[in-house]
Amino acid sequence: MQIFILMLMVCMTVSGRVEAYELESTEYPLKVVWDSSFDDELAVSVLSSAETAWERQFKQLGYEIPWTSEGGNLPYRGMIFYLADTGMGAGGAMVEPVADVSETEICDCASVITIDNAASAEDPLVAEGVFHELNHASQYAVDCSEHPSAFESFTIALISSEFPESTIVPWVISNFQDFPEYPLNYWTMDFPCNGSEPCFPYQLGSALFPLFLRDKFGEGNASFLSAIWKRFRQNGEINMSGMSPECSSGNSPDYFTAINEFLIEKGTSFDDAFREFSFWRAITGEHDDGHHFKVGSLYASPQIAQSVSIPFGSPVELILHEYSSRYIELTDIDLAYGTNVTVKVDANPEGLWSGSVLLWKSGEEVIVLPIEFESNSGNLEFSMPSDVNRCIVTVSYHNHGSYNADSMNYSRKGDFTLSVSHETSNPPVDAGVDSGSDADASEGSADDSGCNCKAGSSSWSPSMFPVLLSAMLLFRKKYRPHKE
Ligand SMILES: [Ca+2]
Ligand SMILES: [Ca+2]
Repeated sequence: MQIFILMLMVCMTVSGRVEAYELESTEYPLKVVWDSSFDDELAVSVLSSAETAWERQFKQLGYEIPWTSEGGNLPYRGMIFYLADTGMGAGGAMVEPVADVSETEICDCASVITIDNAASAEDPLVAEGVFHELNHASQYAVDCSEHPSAFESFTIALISSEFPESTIVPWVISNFQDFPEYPLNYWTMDFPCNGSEPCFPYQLGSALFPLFLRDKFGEGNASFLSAIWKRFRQNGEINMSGMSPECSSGNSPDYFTAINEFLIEKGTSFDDAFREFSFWRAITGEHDDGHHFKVGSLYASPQIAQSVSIPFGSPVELILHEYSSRYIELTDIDLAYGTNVTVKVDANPEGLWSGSVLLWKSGEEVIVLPIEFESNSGNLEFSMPSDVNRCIVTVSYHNHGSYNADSMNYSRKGDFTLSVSHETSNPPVDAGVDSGSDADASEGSADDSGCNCKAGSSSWSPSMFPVLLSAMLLFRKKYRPHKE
């Protein structure tokens, strides 16, 4: 870590009372402001972390340099960090948009960052919090009005590679993977987590999607994330008078649309990518094969909705939201070795659906067999290899015909019936579904029969919470997601 020469300035009032301390970087336009000598060491730590983050994000990875502003003055490129009581405790950090940047034609905004002064200078969450919030400030310098899930998911995707020891990353991805039947862009303020439905970490854990994009289309490089974010921008002016920034021209493109435009240039599309993402996210944790996510073994596996045993006599009925997936594990598959297996999906409503059958063999890349859909009816026939040791069926509901991610309308759901059969002349008498149904997505994934999720993965860890609060204050009142 490069430590630059720091300059300490003490501002005095006429009466001689200390009003504020300021510490400025001589290398970058960074400043820390605080009001108690008790926080001197923390200020040095914050500035040092900020210099390191600046070097990495803006000089090496190509992120947009943020704007900041002080006392209503014109925004300038840089950042001001305040040390104060955020109400979150040690590790707490937040970024606040403070002004439109009128000299540019895009909907960008200036911001300031507050680091909770309850932290000690040595707390590793200080460096992570500074890096995290500075990335949000950079995002604001491109699009101050993007979907809230985009901010958090793209920042956590960056944090995952920059802070490989972070305890926050596996925790939030675990919550995302616990609820695959919820929309990719689902946003909730619920906290603490109750384990039966998504909670605040969910949208941070949806970082798994930008991580998929990074690894599939960006050769695993973090600079890919900054390049993608720049495509989210639109022209207009930011109105700061409401509870959160709004762009005069609306948020168009929203991040789903901008990612789709990028993928079309790559010869694919958002929906093709989502279909692939849906099976990538199952090839994780202990089931990682080393051929999909760059570090897939570090990510929790998705909740298994139901386990079904040979000969798959009873159909499975499940419900899920738009842009979500269900995972069904087929067990006792050795009974189907060498036979033809038929997978059928009858789904409602008509719309865009996709699915896959995944076959694991020891030490080999997972075999992915697409379930071909015609409207809402899917079908696949295949011969079960004799050395398969794990079989997962994925079914994804994309949308009912169209989707506006920015509307945050989570009310629409789909349902499907999955039937699996195979050729056999002597079906076992005790065959059939071996676990209870989890047929209502609105009730969450309470059925953990056959679940390969991490036990207790949704439990609240107090030490993780504060730094996660980064953007929630900004979006608390603007967004009122529809949900049933
Ligand atoms: Ca502007
Ligand atoms: Ca946008």
